[in-house]
Amino acid sequence: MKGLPTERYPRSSPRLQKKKERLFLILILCLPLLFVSPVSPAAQDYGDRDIISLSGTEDILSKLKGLSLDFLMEWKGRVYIVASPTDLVRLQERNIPYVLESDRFYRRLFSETAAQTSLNGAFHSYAETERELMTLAQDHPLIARVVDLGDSLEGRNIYALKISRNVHLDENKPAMLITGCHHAREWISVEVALLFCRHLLENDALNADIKALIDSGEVWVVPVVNPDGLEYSIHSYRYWRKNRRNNGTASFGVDLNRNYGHMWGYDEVGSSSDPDSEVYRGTGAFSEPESQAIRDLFSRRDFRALISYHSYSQVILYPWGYKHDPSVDEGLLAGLARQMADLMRPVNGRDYGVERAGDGFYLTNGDTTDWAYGEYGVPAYTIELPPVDQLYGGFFNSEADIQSIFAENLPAMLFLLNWTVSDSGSDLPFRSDSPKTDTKRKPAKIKSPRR
Ligand code: 0X9
Ligand code: ZN
Repeated sequence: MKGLPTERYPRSSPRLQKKKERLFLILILCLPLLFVSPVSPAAQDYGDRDIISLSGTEDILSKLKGLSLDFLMEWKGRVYIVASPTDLVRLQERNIPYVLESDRFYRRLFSETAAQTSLNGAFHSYAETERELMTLAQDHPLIARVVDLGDSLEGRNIYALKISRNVHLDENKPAMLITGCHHAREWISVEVALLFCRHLLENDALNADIKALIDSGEVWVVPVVNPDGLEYSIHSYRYWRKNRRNNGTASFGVDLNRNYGHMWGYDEVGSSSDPDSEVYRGTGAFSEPESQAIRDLFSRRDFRALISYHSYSQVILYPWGYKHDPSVDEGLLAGLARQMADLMRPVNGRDYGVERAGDGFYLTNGDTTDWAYGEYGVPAYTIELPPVDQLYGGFFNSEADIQSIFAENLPAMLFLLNWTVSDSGSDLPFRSDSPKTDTKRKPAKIKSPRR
């Protein structure tokens, strides 16, 4: 399969199929609205059509000759086409990259879900994230410290905020990691991570439970794992997903959530060896500085839990992702996830699904959570933030929803942090059942710091 630029799910996934069916339904409803202008071919049946865009370069345009496509418009160097399923197959056969735009059109028609007033509105850019982290550390110098984990490909800093009592001492307390923005277009993941920092810091003096967590544990938050991608998504192309690696084949980007070193490249279903694919895994495990930064941080501290924030789907996912089978820690991983979902539901009434990633969702290999669980034996969760699907805005969260999405995630993060610093977090055995790691199985985690 050749990965399409906006694909979130492998084509074989039943979930993708369902989403595509829904999208078609939306299109059926929306297309008449798109073609109400006097110049539009109003009488045509667009029920099975997608709107796609192609780069308007000579090279691409010359490849389109003889395809008799239905051109919709040209805008900002891209050519927009109303494509039939047959057109899509022909484009794929000719290796012509295209972007599925239908949901963007949908969003414009029902734009009350996305209220951004500027390019990134209330969502943080790289520079705004940097400023926010510096401000938080300045305002709470004894319990917050900005740590530069290394440079992105384009030379931006990959920042972590460490939150802990005596933050400048290397006490190596039990730690939890929160990451955001592995995927550039998933802006809401940055906000949840940043608001968590603010919440902990501002409540240290007000709330005895939070104070106790800051006393006994370390929280590490990396709000933007993929700063180059985030900036590209803000300034060039909102749908950008990967980092900005120049793959040398006129294609850019490695999917950072396929670049981690546990079962990396296990098969062509859960990731792709094709640099054009949206799930391109890179040339080797940890080939990218952004995933290296997380790997190196993890190796230096006593991490006992991880939440990697993504969007969208409103679901909590746990390993394994690279295969359908459960891990030997299925009970623990699922149990903690269910408790998190139970704590989240009452906040706004939103139900987060709980699924084993490779079973209910779809297969991935080289993702962050398989790696953290597979190599370190710690509970590791991907939380796909709202909305539940494209009907409610997909990657385009409303600014007005930022606070409520954070608020419902807060109890889950606090719960896992409590678990991290508690006895249960300290004696989690390393029980990965993966063939690769069986040979280097580590002893059960102990209460004293490991490093
Ligand atoms: O595909 C991903 O990397 C994540 N979804 S997203 O839409 N945010 O790109 C999900 C990763 C979770 N792992 C598995 N589904 N196996
Ligand atoms: Zn993602």
